[in-house]
Amino acid sequence: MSIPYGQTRTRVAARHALIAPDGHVKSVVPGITGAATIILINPTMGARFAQVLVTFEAGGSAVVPANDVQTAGYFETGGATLTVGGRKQKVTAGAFFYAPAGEAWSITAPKKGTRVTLFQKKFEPLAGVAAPTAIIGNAADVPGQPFLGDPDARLQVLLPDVPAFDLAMNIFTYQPGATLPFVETHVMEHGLLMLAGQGVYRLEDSWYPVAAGDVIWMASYCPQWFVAMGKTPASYLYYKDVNRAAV
Ligand code: UGY
Ligand code: MN
Repeated sequence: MSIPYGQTRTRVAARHALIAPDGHVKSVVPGITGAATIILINPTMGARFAQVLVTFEAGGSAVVPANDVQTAGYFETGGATLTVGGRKQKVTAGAFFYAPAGEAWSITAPKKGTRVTLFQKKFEPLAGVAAPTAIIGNAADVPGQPFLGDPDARLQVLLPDVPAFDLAMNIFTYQPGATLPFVETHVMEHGLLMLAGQGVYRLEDSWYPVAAGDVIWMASYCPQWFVAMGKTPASYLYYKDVNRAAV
């Protein structure tokens, strides 16, 4: 569907943002070549993390040296060779990975059009708890659990739910008509990518029709609610900061 000249669904507010694909502009990011790289969310917006969409050309690569940033990544489409934590593996759509701070990682030999979402955040160590180690997995192997007892709203928790991790990466899938059970208001931030379907997202006091490809930033304490609409299930990938002290 073409967007009328001079218009967009994108809205950037103080405590939330909806970024529609029609407004994407590429950035050059060190280490990523042969790809369209879109920095969708980052600290300039007020966030404490970054969400980056990388769409690879054939022959592209992401070769990221070790630094104090950890990365959680999700392959939405395509496939590539992924090297993380000394493991080198061919991966396809649905694959995810976690690269701890202090470890280099790379994506090489991508199929043309491979889309990868990266969530990046400086790691906050927890005294007395060993830092997390590298992970490669596939969402197809992670069962979806009913969310607060609702079998029509299922949550796949991709990374281990243990105190060592200061971030989570989950996939939420709703049958048409299913909702978040209440309007959530919480200290955790979210970065979100609509993977499939459509629905309406409430962010603070605004309601937005959203569909696959849309990205949302929810700041700490942004009231949030979702209803899946349309005839097919809606699903989204999202980031959350977790497991650290209140002050
Ligand atoms: O994990 C969450 O906070 C999740 N229920 N939030 C959301 O989907 N907006
Ligand atoms: Mn939430």
